[in-house]
Amino acid sequence: KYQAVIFDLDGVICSTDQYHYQAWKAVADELNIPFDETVNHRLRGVSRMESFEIILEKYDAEMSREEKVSWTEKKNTIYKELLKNMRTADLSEEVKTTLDTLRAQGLLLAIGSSSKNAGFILKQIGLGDYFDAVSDGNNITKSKPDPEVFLKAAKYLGKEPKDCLVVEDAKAGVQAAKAGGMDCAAVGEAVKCKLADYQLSTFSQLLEAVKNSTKGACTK
Ligand code: G16
Ligand code: MG
Repeated sequence: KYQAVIFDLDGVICSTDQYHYQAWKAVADELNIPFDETVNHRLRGVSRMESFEIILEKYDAEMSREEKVSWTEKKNTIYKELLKNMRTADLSEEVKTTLDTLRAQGLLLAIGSSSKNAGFILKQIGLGDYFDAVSDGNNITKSKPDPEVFLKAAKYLGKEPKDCLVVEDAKAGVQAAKAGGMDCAAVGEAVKCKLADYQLSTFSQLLEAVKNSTKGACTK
């Protein structure tokens, strides 16, 4: 039986994908770098600087470290402005009810996100004080697929990795969970990742995974 569930934020609890896309697109356009949804897809769960390095694969010239920092700061300024559009309505009923049910069952709930904006996003969607612990891009030195963010979340909760279930939408996140010795439930895109212990087609199927702990695809 699991004692805690650690949730990735972007793509699991809420969707910020469009905002990341718009902000990176503005930067890429200014640098004349081709950027589309396919490239954007590769940025899921990856840190800000690593995301920029992926975008720069199609940039012909050299760029100094200082310039890279400045462009990523610019992206973040645009992104943060867009995040102000997020509302409590951006948290789905299904996600909220599932979280409340897990909590009522006595499980501890945490966030394990690569984002440095996790705190702000949680506040925007009305979950500012909801989680028992938040481990995010501000307290890690290595980003997913390194397990650090999830190991810290487990530590903050006072739980062993083996007693935690991670919920992820990105391959890098599934790899991070497994590398940390945790079970992982995949949603969305990540269900294709064989490494995951559960494949969820809806968020609420998480209740089934937690209850039965029978690994594999969860079906209604
Ligand atoms: C999220 C997103 C990534 C983003 C990263 C860093 O991770 O999925 O696309 O690059 O955070 O975000 P920021 O620039 O806000 O620090 P996660 O782990 O919540 O899916
Ligand atoms: Mg994610």
